[in-house]
This record gives sequence, structure tokens and C-alpha cells, in this order.
Amino acid sequence: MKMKYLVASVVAASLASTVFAANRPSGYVTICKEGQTCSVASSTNVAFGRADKFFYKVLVGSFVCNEATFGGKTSGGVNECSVPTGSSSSSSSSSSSSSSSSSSSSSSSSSSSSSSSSSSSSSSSSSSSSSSSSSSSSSSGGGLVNVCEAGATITGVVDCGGKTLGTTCGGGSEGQLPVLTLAGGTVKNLRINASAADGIHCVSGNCRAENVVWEAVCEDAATLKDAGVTFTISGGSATEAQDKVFQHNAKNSTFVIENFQLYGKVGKLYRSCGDCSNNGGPRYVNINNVTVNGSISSTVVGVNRNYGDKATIRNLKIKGLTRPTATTTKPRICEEWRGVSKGEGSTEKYGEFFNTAYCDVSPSDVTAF
Ligand code: ADA
Ligand code: CA
Repeated sequence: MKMKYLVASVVAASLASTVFAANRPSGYVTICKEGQTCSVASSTNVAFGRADKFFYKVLVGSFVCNEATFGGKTSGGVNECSVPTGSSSSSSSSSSSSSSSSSSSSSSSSSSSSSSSSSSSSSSSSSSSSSSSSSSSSSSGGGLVNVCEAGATITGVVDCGGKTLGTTCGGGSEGQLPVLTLAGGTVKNLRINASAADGIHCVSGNCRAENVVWEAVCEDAATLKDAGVTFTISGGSATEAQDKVFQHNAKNSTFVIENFQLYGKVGKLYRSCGDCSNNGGPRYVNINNVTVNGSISSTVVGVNRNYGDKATIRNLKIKGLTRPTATTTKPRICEEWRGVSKGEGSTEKYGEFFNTAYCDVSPSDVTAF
């Protein structure tokens, strides 16, 4: 996140908490409250939190609405579990089902289809980009699963056929929703406009984004958030990223970036997280046949030496690349860092390296044009 966005987001956050703070994201409906057990019929991106701060997890079946399930909570009050309006989820917990908030627990199955209706939300987020779906499967209840719509969760293969999606862009502020969530799914032939929020999240299983064009990256273009999986970006392009394009947060996982083009001013193509909460690795990134047509202000790739990360880079083409010495380049190709867990000091940059355990790239893997 860049500093210039910090002030704006602090202002926005304080406005939000005084005026608009909600216990569910826009377009979501509460299905149960903290401590209760509720369930979703199919893979659903469930939000847990309050006061406009949420933790997300793709869940299916019954789960306890608490910090242990989501890996965090928002202090200051009772957190709520909510799902995209129209999801075929339902609060199996609350016998008194009905509206968004209230409730009480006790299990039982109850209403199959949406617990939606009643509560506010909808509009905004997904809105603008609605329309027909094109894709395969699709879900019961309102269609935010396996359809090419902003806010959807994709578990299968969805071909967007060149459609453009977007939601909002809050600059570099962290915690923005993704435009699309991949939960072991593939999205193809998609354009994401400048209202690109936090781009695409891969939250579970192996994910694939094929021929996805980010017209203007917002906070970042795509994030890998599940351990032990591979997120492949194949084909497509990204333009103008004030900071990072691809953000790698999960440990023991692999980002593949192949046959990809960068345009405009970009900070970094890829960074394994420098200061995530409970940070660690190893994280792997395999880059093959990527072309940088614009400019990179920092480095193509940054990895954490202390977490055993490894970047493998082949067939990289960079417009205007210079080589001040035999082993340095401008822009830098692969930087090694010392990562930290959030709140435990600062990251430290060791510098640019070739042919090391962490930076598997030799100068000849990189071509200037
Ligand atoms: C930054 C931030 C991390 C995480 C990441 C992201 O690296 O320091 O904590 O939020 O961005 O996921 O975008
Ligand atoms: Ca992000």
C-alpha cells in the first residue's frame, strides 16, 4: 500500500465507522452470529467480522461462526457471518431464521435456499457489471457461484468470453474485496477494469486465470491465499500497478506466471509477502515468457531468503533493460529479502541476485529489447 492512499483510507475508514459501519460487506447478508453454527449449501465466500472489517473464507457445509474458523476477528463487538446476497446458503443454526441479524442457535437444517432477502445490501459492489453469465454450471439461488459476475466465487471453469468486470477501487488500501474469488476454479477470457479492488483471490485448491487482462491494477491484481496449491496465471496482461501485480501470501504454495505481458508503470511483478501475519514459506514462483513493455520501478520479483522462497525465471524480456555491471540490472530482476511477521520489525532487502538458491535466474534468462 502506498502512503498517498493511507490518508485517504484513514479518512474513509473513520467516515465509515461513524456513518456507514456495517457488520457485513455490501452485497452480503448475515446468516448467523459469532459462536453459532451455520451452513452454506455450496462453496461460498463467507465474511466474518463487524464494523466494516472482515475475514473471508470459502466454506461449504456447516461451520462454526468464530475466530478459529476464519483465522481472525474484529474486536469491539459481536462478529457476524455473512454471504453474498442470493447465495444458496442458509443459517441452519438459527431456528428463528428470517432476517439478517437476529438469531439464536440450535441446529436443524431449515430453509434451503437463500436467507437473503430482508436485509439491506445488494446493489453497489457487484452491480454495474451484472448481466448474462455465459459460463458453465452456475448455482442455485442467485448465481454468484461459477458465473462471470463481480463478486462471484468460481469452483469450476468459467469462460467470460471477453466480458469486463469491476467493482470499486480504494487505491492501495488493504482489505478490499476481490472482484472474483477462485476456489479451485479457472476463469478465462476476462477483462478487469480500473475498478479492480483487490483483483482475483485464489482461496482454495489449484486456481487458474487464463487470458485475464487487468486494464489498470488497483491494490494488486491477484493474490494466492491457500497453502499447498498452485495458482497459474497464463496469458493476459496487467497495466499500471502502483505497487505489486501478483501478491503471494500463502505458504508452501506456487505461483506460475507464464506468457504474460506488463504495460505502463509497475512497482513489482511479484512479491512473496514481506510482512504478512504469521508470515513464512516456502513460497515458489515460476515465471516463463513474461514481457515487460512498460517500466518497473522496483524489481520484477522479490522473495524472502529466510523463508526458503524460490523464484525460477526463464524467458523474461524487458524493454529498455540496462546492465550497469555483469550481475546488476535496471530494473532489478530478482531481489532477496528478510521477511517478518506483521508487527515484528521491518523487512530487510539484501539486494539483487542471480543463480542462488532463492533466485534461480541467470543474466542470460533475461533479454533487453
Ligand atoms: C502487503 C501487506 C500484507 C498484505 C498484502 C496483500 O504486502 O503488508 O500484510 O496485506 O499487502 O495481501 O495485499
Ligand atoms: Ca492486496
